[in-house]
Amino acid sequence: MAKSTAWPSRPTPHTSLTPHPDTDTMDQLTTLQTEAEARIAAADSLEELSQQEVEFLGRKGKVAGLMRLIPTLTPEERPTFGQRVNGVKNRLTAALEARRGVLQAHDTARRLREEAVDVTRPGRVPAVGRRHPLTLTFEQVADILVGLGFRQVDGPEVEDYAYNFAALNFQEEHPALDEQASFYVTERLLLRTQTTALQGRVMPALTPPFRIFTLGRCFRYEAVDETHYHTFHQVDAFLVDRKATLADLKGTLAAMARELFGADVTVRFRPDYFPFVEPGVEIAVKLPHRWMEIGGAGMIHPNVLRHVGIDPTEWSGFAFGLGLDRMPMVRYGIRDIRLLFENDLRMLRQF
Ligand code: FA5
Repeated sequence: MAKSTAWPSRPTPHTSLTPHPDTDTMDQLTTLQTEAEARIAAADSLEELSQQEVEFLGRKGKVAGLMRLIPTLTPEERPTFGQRVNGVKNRLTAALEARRGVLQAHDTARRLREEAVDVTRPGRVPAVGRRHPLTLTFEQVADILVGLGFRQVDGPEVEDYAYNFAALNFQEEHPALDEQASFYVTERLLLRTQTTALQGRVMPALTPPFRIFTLGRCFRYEAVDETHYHTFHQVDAFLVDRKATLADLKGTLAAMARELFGADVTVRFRPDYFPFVEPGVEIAVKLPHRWMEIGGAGMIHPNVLRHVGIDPTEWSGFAFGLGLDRMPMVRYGIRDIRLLFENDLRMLRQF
């Protein structure tokens, strides 16, 4: 008779079973059942329950261990014992299932509690960015010019002296060059000082009549103050047609100014000198206490047209270049140009 020490035997004598297998073995079975039922009932997680399932009912589990005792019993004892073991096995299986049901219900209830969404709580407002006042200005200016029939073309920020100055009728040693003090990258290349540089780049490939504009960053090596920065933005537009006149230029600029600054804006044109226009004007808009210069303009100089292969006796054109940074300054009363470039959110959030 095998004596197993794995199970503490309890003094619960069996009386009802005939024929009667070895009391010790039957004791082990009873002990196993009692212990297993208690532990299953006490399991408080599905994980623990799975471990118990393996421990008691698994292929190498304790019930299977008792089954292996069958060969040690007498042939008469075997059927009774076998039935008892099967009975225990069925009871434990049922107990496991019942406990699993309870724990699953707990689990579901807990998840429902934890993952509950209170739809009555106020929502979180996502932080939405805003467009920079300069971006807004670029878009508006581009919209106006497209509406007036101009086509947008981009040019490089690192520009050739030939386009930034020479093609625009600047004479070497002329004081006009000093006015656009430049950042040179090499002997020939510089950071463009004016978007007007695009004229010489694109006009040779164009057949008049045409209307072009460009918009972008410019750079000048000059003292920074409230209205001047080393980096700023310009829009340049130019038109070449059979009979373009200064009146067309003024009409175009006045229309733009009304769109940008309101119908009652006062625009001032005063004679000015730029080597690439003749005559040339300076454009200013009236602010409450002063005038603010926003750009220059004029009729394209015959030398510029000739340089790109356009006959100035047959064609004429106008051109204007406006500083874009000063526009939001005028519109929103921003007193210092540097505020536009500091990216201080307290400033930018106001737009
Ligand atoms: C020019 O740059 C000419 N290319 C404009 C032009 C185009 C004239 C076509 C005729 C025909 P000016 O140097 O004045 O001109 O500059 C034009 C505008 O750019 C100025 O009125 C100003 O609004 C802006 N600007 C110039 N320098 C700066 C700077 N350092 N900081 C901010 N804005 C500037």
